[in-house]
Amino acid sequence: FSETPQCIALIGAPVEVGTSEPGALMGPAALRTAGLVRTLRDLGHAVEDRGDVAPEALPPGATGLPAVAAWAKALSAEVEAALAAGTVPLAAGGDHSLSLGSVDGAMRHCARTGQPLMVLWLDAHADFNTPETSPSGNVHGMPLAALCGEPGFSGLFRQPAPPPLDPRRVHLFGLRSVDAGERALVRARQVGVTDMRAIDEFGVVAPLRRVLEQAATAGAHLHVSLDIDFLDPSVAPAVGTAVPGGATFREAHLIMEMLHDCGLVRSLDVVELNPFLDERGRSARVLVELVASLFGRRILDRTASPLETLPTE
Ligand code: 6HN
Ligand code: MN
Ligand code: MN
Ligand code: MN
Repeated sequence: FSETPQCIALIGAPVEVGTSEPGALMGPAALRTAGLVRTLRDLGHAVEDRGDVAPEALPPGATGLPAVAAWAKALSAEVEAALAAGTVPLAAGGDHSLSLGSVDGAMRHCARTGQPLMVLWLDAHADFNTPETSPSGNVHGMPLAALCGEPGFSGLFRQPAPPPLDPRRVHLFGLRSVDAGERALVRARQVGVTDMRAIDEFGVVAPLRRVLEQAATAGAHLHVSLDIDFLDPSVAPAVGTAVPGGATFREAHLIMEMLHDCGLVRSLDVVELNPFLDERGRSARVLVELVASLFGRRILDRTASPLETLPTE
């Protein structure tokens, strides 16, 4: 994003049919309560809160893929419309299966504009299971496999479906928990990966710069999907699938600042916040802080891009 004000469309997606841990449906409400809209407006942006999406025909008690499909179709239409209107859609979840809808909406927009789509997936998990490889059967562990055209997901997307997402244009960042079946798929499909080992060795800056340079060179629409479990559970405890050894607040914050400065982010998901597991709203507030940094909040104005300058000795 540039320094100029953005039009942001907040789209609540209280989805929890993709997980077995109840509570994520309260995520959009918690993010609003933590001041998401006010914070973005204070930065000078125009924020339109479009309320929560509702799936059109969700049979009562529907679970698994059919239920996820209904949510995905509704959210996809909202995101596509927001992009067509020139706004930045911010999908607030809800479990990570909602990205089936938000990324599908971005894919449709990009298919129309001819812009390539790149996806930065900030997550402890790869979310690249198929119904066949999934150890849990939970759809929130599968959205990337479905978006990248793996088999086993028929009926999930609006028809006609756009061509699948190119897995080489997906980058997993913060990875530290991968199931055996998805491990093989991530490698075979050449998904981009910066795992926690790489972050321990190189920090977040060098690996992220590479991703952003790839996006800039391609002239890409960058979609960012922020799963709260990217953060260490000590920073953001409101998570159903906690994995130790995640990003610190400062690492996540720096990533958000770099994403702002690169000016390529066109759509965003904030997912997997489970307020039922939170400690006095702490995790929701951390997410609002991070979103604020992605939309341009900074400590002081900088005279040069941090991508170009290094501190001198
Ligand atoms: N998420 N890999 C595990 C599974 O059940 O497939 C966990 C997935 C977690 C998904 O955090 O978005
Ligand atoms: Mn556009
Ligand atoms: Mn996830
Ligand atoms: Mn995750």
